[in-house]
Amino acid sequence: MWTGIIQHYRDFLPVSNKTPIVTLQEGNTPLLLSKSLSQRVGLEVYLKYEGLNPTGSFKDRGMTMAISKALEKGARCVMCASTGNTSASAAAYAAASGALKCIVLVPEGSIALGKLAQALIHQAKVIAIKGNFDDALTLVKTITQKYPVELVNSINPFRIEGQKTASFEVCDRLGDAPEYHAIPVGNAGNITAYWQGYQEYHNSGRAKRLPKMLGFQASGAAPIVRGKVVSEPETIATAIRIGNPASWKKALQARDESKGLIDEVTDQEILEAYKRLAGDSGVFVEPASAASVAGILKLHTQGYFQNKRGRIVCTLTGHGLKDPHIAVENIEKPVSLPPDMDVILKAIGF
Ligand code: AN7
Repeated sequence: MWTGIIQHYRDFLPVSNKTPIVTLQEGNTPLLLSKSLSQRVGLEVYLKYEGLNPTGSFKDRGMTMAISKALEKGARCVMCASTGNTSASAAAYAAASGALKCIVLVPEGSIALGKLAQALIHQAKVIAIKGNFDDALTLVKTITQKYPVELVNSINPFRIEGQKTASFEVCDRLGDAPEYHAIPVGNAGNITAYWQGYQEYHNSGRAKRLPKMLGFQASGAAPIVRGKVVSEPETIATAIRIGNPASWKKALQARDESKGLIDEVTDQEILEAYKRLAGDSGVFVEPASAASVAGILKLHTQGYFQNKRGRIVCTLTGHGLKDPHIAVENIEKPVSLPPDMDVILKAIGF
């Protein structure tokens, strides 16, 4: 039986018998071979569907660790800044702990409704600030230094420890690491975590290979690609609307040590990949998640994979139902007709 990432990978995690484990049985997510993407790119393309975690995103892997360690330490309250998914996950795991309060700061007007609903229904104290994610994170860092509140953003090292288990699952399923790993980049915690996970598995002898890490930012929020802070980040992919990533240096390290790259994809490329994933692969993700697929399609067009062999894993970070607005706005609206058999048959084309 699957009982969550801490139980399954505890030999690789900083936990002891004294750590009270707070889990919603996160992890063990599908790794899907996409026929249509494999055909298009010419290598085997796998989708690591992290939207199937308990709160609908990869954040749950990090949050089971961060919340368990906060509880072990005797904390009473946790806090984060968030573009949405971190707050949903923190709120749910704090609720599951039965002991921790949760406070979240979100940028007003630019988090997906599903994520806001999650944070609220799990009883977090939600404060919307008239600013962006970077402003929120700056506030949270200062507050958590001064007051008895545990920070659960990805600068909390336990978050990275939990999130690295996604790499372990990929290696366990494929029998080795893939040649390439594509991933969306926002605050850059996840690319850091995956690279750490792949290295640890490699060092322990459980994987022979190390993948090239391919990170993708949205063009309007691409500080790492540009090499400078973006003060007013803008993208349809609100989850990665971040102008000053906390793990910037570690993302560069992952890129350079793996001989990979960090590139940008436009909102249009993101939306095309988003629709393609749902339409051709049966996988509904939120826009930010489609950045990994948009990225490999861009690299394919540029000839990056030409004469290359092997496997590409794309992390799909969050579920499409988080942000149904974007889907409804980007597809043809359904026709509205009277309940008349002839009219309906004609509309179907029978
Ligand atoms: C769906 O929730 O930063 O590069 O505050 O929700 O590790 O930040 C979310 C990030 C990609 C980027 N895809 O991951 C937050 C937050 C989705 C996300 C990212 C996020 P990082």
